[in-house]
Formats: sequence, C-alpha cells, structure tokens
Amino acid sequence: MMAAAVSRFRGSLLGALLGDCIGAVFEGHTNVTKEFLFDYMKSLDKGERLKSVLTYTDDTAMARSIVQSILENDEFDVDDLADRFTTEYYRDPDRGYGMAVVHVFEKLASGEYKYVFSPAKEQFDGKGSYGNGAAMRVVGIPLAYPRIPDVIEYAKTSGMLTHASSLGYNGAILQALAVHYALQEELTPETFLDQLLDHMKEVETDKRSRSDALELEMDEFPYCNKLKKIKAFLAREDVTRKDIIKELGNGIAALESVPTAIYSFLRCLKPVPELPSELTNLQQTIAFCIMLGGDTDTIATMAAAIAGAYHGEEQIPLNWKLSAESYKDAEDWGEKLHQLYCKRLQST
Ligand code: R7I
Ligand code: MG
Ligand code: MG
Ligand code: MG
Repeated sequence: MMAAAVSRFRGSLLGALLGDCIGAVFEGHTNVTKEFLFDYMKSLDKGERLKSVLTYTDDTAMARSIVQSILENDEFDVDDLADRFTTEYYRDPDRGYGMAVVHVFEKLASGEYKYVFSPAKEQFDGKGSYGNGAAMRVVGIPLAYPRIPDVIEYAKTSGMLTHASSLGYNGAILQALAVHYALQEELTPETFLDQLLDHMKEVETDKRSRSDALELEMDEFPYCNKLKKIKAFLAREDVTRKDIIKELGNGIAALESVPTAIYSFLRCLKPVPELPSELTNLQQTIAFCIMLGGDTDTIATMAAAIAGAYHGEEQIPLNWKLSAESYKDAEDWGEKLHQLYCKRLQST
C-alpha cells in the first residue's frame, strides 16, 4: 500500500471544515433555492466573506477534539477524549450541539461517573442516542490510523462516549471507513461500495446491532441496506432530490445522513448538470448536500471529508479556505496526521 499524499489529509480536514461552515448557513432549511446557494458560493469565491469569518459548529468543535487528542497523546486515549469533549463544550457551548448530547457532558463534568461510557448509556431511556454526532466528528481517526481494525475500533470507541446506540456508533464506523478508502489512490464507486458493504456486514452481524434494529422496528443490517440503495441510485440517471431524501434521508439520525453523505460524494465524482460547471468536484459535493436541505452542516461536513481525502486540497479555492474559522489548524493538523499515518504504516 502506498502512503497517500499530504494534500489528501489536509483536503479532508479542510473539506470537513468548509462543509460544516457553509452547511451551517443553511441548516434546517427545507427548501434551499439554487439562486441563493450559488450566489452565496460566488460571494465566497470573490472573497467577500474574508472579513466576516465563517464560523464552524459542534461538528468541527468535536472533530478538533479528536484530532488534538490523537496528536498530543500520539495514541487514541478515550479518557483524554472524554475530557476534551467536555471541556470544549463548557468553553464554548453555543456551537449548536444536539439537544440531548449536552446531558452527557453535564454528567461527565459532574465527576459522579466512574466509567466514561456510562452517561451515554443513559441517553434516551437507556437506549442510547442514534444521532449523527459520532459520525460527524470522526474524520481524524482514519487520517491517523492506516489499519482497518484500528479505524473500526477507535471510530466505535470514540462514538460510544456519546452515542451508545449501535445505529449511532456504526454510523461513525461507516463514515470512518469511507474516509479511509477515499485516501487510497484511485477508486471506482463499485469497489468502494463493495468494500464498505463487506465491512458493514461484519459490523452489523453483532448481537447489539441486531437487537437495536429490531427494537427500532427496522430490518436487520440497516447500513448495508442503505449501501445497496446507494448502488442502485448510482446506476440510475433519473434520481431526484425527493428520491434521495425519501430513501437515504437528510436528517439528524446517523442512518439518515451518513449514507446520504457517501452517496453525495460518489454522485459528484461525475458532473452534476444542475450545478455550476466551474465548481470542482469537492465544491459540487458541498453544494449537492446543501441542496438536499435538512441537516446540511453535518451531511456536507461528512461528504466533504470524504471528497477532500479523495480529491485533495487543490480542489478547495483559496478564498473559500481563507473564509473559514481556524483553517490554519486544518492545514497544520493535516500535515501532522499524515506523518503519523506514514509512521504507523511503516511499523506494521
Ligand atoms: O448526535 P448529536 O451529537 O447531534 C448532532 C447534530 C448534528 O446535526 C449537529 O450539527 C448538531 O446540530 O446536532 O446529539 P444527540 O442529542 O445525541 O442527537 C441528536 C438528536 O437526534 C436528538 O436531539 C434527538 O432529536 C435525535 N435522537 C433520538 N430521538 C429519539 N430517540 C437521537 N437518538 C434518539 C433516540 O434514541
Ligand atoms: Mg452542527
Ligand atoms: Mg489517560
Ligand atoms: Mg448538523
């Protein structure tokens, strides 16, 4: 296996940052008009927003904690990560965190819990959250760990700090694997999806995943079923926005957003007729996600993390980058994660 170029690591973090920042402007909109979105993107191109910095939301705040924790400890350390999530929340609580996840931070801060995973298990009457919060922040893990078993283990463990439902942490595993495979040289949508399907079949075979699906009255292997839908959609020319929202989703649940992000990335490998042709694939990916409405910051951040890992930072225009809060951290940390990734690749 060849080490991926540093541009892909920086591109992934910058893509994630911009997807969140731009997506946040449109979060919760049910009808994003093309005119408004394209005008907005043009104003970014022209550098009209350089002074009013685009601010990131909880998606990036938590992704930053994961990256900082790995870089400062040189290893994944779940207790340190729990501390960082909590400290960051109290330092800056108004980043648009999920309604329920703040109770996890309160409990972690209380000092009354012996195990860091216990507060997450109490969410939603003991069922745990199935929100997309574990997936939205996971990008640093596949950028730091080249081996799949590590990617899966740490995506899951980091997710379980806040999301004890398998629908929540399995979404994080799927998103992490998507970034992992996007880092590897060339891809075809078919093999990319087959690789994800192979892993998710194994992941969703476990007892907890099966019982959670049953309890939520859905078919078993929910993520595998979505991946199959993505395959079917990619084979069709006539998929509408309505189809995507109905079949894949645009919501705050991980199952209704991670597959949508993956589909958006794959769909935008080819030009999308309704999007301005001067946009790069990565820019088109962000626009495509935002036009779906709903949880736009989160779907765009996940899709652009994958797109950035594949296309590299060259697809991000200078003025877009300069408009985003803390973009220098994304560049700097992308480089450091790349070094860590290469070091681990050599030692295995
Ligand atoms: O998942 P989480 O961190 O939220 C992330 C989202 C992203 O869109 C961010 O951009 C931000 O806007 O929030 O936070 P949670 O509070 O754990 O989950 C988010 C929401 O999903 C909850 O507030 C619930 O509305 C819903 N949800 C559930 N609803 C019913 N039953 C999650 N789990 C359940 C559940 O088990
Ligand atoms: Mg957010
Ligand atoms: Mg420690
Ligand atoms: Mg969101």
